[in-house]
Amino acid sequence: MKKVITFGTFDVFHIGHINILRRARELGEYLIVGVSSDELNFSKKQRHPIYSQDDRIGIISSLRFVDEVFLEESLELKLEYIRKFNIDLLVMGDDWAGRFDWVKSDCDVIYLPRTPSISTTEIIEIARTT
Ligand code: C2G
Repeated sequence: MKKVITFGTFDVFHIGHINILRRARELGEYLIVGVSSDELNFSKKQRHPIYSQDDRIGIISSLRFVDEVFLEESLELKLEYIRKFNIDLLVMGDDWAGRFDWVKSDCDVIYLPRTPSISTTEIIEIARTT
């Protein structure tokens, strides 16, 4: 069975998140998603997610093309997660292109094109100013 992994914050869940998760699942037979912890998100983006990590995990877990979900506590632990879950393929959006090539020792890596014209940051901005 081909196992795929992907990672993300998935805050203020939107169609871009759906698209990457669906395409990731189509590249294999079992999809595991690492949802970034609140703390990890703060260290990456200097702001707290709008949705708590428990709610973000709840949303991702309820998708029919997601088979398993866990909490991603550090960007540097990718290889440990990949080994632990016996992963064949890492899928990320192309905003991360090249950034995780160092796990190619243990699995394949694919960067998929992002869905244009939508992002959590933009949604927050629109909500704030309208
Ligand atoms: N994404 C997308 N199209 C968009 C917006 C997001 O394809 N319009 C993808 C991103 O490329 C990413 C995934 O959706 O692969 C999750 O996006 P974020 O929640 O922004 O994830 P991020 O905070 O970048 O966390 O270890 C890696 C990090 O945890 C990734």
